[in-house]
Amino acid sequence: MSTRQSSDMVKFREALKSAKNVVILSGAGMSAESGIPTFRGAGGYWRKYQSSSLATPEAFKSNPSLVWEFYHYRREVAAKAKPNPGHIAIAEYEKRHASDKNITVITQNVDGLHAKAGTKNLLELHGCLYKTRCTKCREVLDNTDIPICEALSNRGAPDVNIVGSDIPVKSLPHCVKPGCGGLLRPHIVWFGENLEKAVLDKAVVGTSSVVYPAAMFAPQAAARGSIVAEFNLEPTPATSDFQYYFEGPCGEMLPQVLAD
Ligand code: BJW
Ligand code: ZN
Repeated sequence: MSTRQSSDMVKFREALKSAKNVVILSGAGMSAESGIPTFRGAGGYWRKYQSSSLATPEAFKSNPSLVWEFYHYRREVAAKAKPNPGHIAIAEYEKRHASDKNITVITQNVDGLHAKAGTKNLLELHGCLYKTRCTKCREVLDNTDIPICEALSNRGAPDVNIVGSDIPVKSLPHCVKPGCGGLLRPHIVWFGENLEKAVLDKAVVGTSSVVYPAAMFAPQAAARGSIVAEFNLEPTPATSDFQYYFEGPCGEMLPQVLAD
């Protein structure tokens, strides 16, 4: 850890007060207190699969039924989840400073909880559980239907003893655009796929900083001289790059830091 690193909240709040441009980059830890499992903790499994082995274009190609069951389960869990005090502190901070700061929230999360909390200037870097993309015409549409198609009703249970998945491809969600009819997929950035470019400046909440390219945004901002604060339960590979590090649950830390 750098010798210049601080966890002085009063000092950080002063720096935040004078900041004109604030970027908040969040990861799975942001939603942990809302009951959404993180990726690299014990919760990163569904059935016997590590989430990262299903979040790939190859997995979808070889077994779209299994991948749709996984996402159906995740859509159900996230639909029931409520934003926690951390999400709410960010949304209220954005609202309070609408006229005196440029605030951008960049999230790696696909659960929609920042939007549910009321955050407006939001970039969902890895996509969203409630958007679909047609594999043929590429049209992206909002879709909050649960289940998203009849064949997925009562599917997706996370029980490790359930093996395989056998929904015929024709019964999975399909594009309704006249003349298309392509298979729909979740509008989510899977491993090996490209994501939108984003510029990052200020705060980092609840990400392990191991998944690229998001993992390099905050270290790059710090290297360019931006003040960067990290909020996490434990240090990450990027912690020593940052001027501030606050250890603790973000649902408790953010309401204090973003109080004014
Ligand atoms: C709390 C807390 C509380 C808990 N309060 N804190 C350069 C180097 C090496 C590899 C690569 C590289 N560039 C690209 C790669 C490959 C790959 C990658 O990064 N792999 C790494 C695993 C090494 N990246 C990609 O493939 C990306 N694409 C890309 O770069 O395209 C160009 C390319 C094309 C072709 C080939 C190669 C490159 C795309 C990555 C998209 C990742 N998408 C996922 C899946 C989404 C699907 C889904 O949700 O279903 O997004 S992966 C998964 O990880 C998910 C997350 O958004 C993302 C980040 O995870 P996050 O949010 O950091 O969560 P955790 O669980 O890791 O950490 C939680 C943290 O919270 C922990 O630190 C806890 O301590 C903390 N915490 N409770 C505060 N209450
Ligand atoms: Zn289509």
